[in-house]
Formats: sequence, structure tokens, C-alpha cells
Amino acid sequence: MGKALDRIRIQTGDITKLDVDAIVNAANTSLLGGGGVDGAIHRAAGRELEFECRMLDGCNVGDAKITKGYKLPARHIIHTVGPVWQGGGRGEAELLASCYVRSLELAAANDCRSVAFPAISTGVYRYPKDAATEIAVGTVSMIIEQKTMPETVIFCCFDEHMAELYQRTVAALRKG
Ligand code: AR6
Repeated sequence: MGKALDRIRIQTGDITKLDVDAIVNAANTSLLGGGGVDGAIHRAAGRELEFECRMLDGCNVGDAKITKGYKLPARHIIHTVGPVWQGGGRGEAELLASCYVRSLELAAANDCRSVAFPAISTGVYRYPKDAATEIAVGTVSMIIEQKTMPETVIFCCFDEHMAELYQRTVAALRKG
């Protein structure tokens, strides 16, 4: 796992500002925009993003779809739909892991060398932050270990507290 962890970066800030090949959006099943990071991405990318999203016919929980980045510095947006936290007994962990797996598959299929993820499901969808972070880091490191693309995965945290949680989770995985 050590080599894969070297390809992971943790940053704090607004994901819409990142100059990467793809940013991931924590969307809802309609893919037509919303609040949180979804709202920020739609505002920054412009109305053309919504036109493309209308053609996609929504997205299932745990799945992902890709669009262009429009006015963003990022070339692509990978829209994924995290699970709403309902206590943990409704397959939430598997669905959240699937968001990372499907997003990385789309990134590799579209030659994305760098991808940035927000902390999917940890806002409006209320997934406990520590459990979500373990799934994010664990799933991404397991997948990229077996592949050369994407070369770099950024976890873009909105605040320092979240970034420290990611740092601790990566450090724990390094120790094994
Ligand atoms: N850059 C990076 N991270 C951000 C940003 C940003 N600009 N804005 C918020 N976050 P959320 P969810 C963080 O609620 O829980 C929407 O209405 C935020 O602090 O955006 O998956 C959709 O349409 C949190 O840690 O997504 C759905 O209906 C993380 O991003 C629903 O919310 C995710 O919070 C999805 O809920």
C-alpha cells in the first residue's frame, strides 16, 4: 500500500479552483445541481454544465458519470452520487466505496492523470466523517495500487479539521 499512498495528496480549499484533469462532484441522482460542493461546481462551471447533465438521465447511488469542465480549470467533472447516511445498515459503506471505484474507473478511461475528490456524503448526506474518510482513503489506495492511472489523487478538504482527519487516516494506513 505504501507506493499508492505516495500518490495521494491532501489539500484544504475550494475544489472548483483546482487545475487538475478531473474534479469529482458529490451530486444527487438528478445530476441537475443542488447545494454544497454540487452547487459550487455548477456555479463555477456555468449553465452549459447543466445542459450536458440534462442529457445524462440521472445517476444511481454509488455510480458515476463524466462531463466536460466548462469554465472550471479542471478538464472534466466526474459526478458521483453518495449514499444518504441512514445508520449504516442500508449498504452505505459499500455504496460509498463504489463512488470512489466508479469515479476512478471513469478517470482512467478518460486519461486523467490527476483527480480531486471532495469528502463525498459527509455534508448534506450526513455520513460520519471518520468512517467516510477511512472508506475514501482505503478504497482509493487499494484501487490505484493496481493501476498506473490516475497518477495523483487529491483529497480536497473544505476545512482544516477534515484535512487533519485525512492526514491521520493516511498515516495509520502507512503504519499498516
Ligand atoms: N470544495 C470542496 N469541498 C466542499 C466544497 C467545495 N467548494 N463545498 C462543500 N464541500 P456536500 P454530500 C465539502 O453536502 O454530503 C448537494 O445538495 C463539505 O464540507 O456538498 O455528498 C447535492 O446536490 C463536505 O465535507 O455533499 C446532494 O443533494 C463535502 O464537501 C447532496 O448535497 C460534501 O458535502 C450531497 O450531499
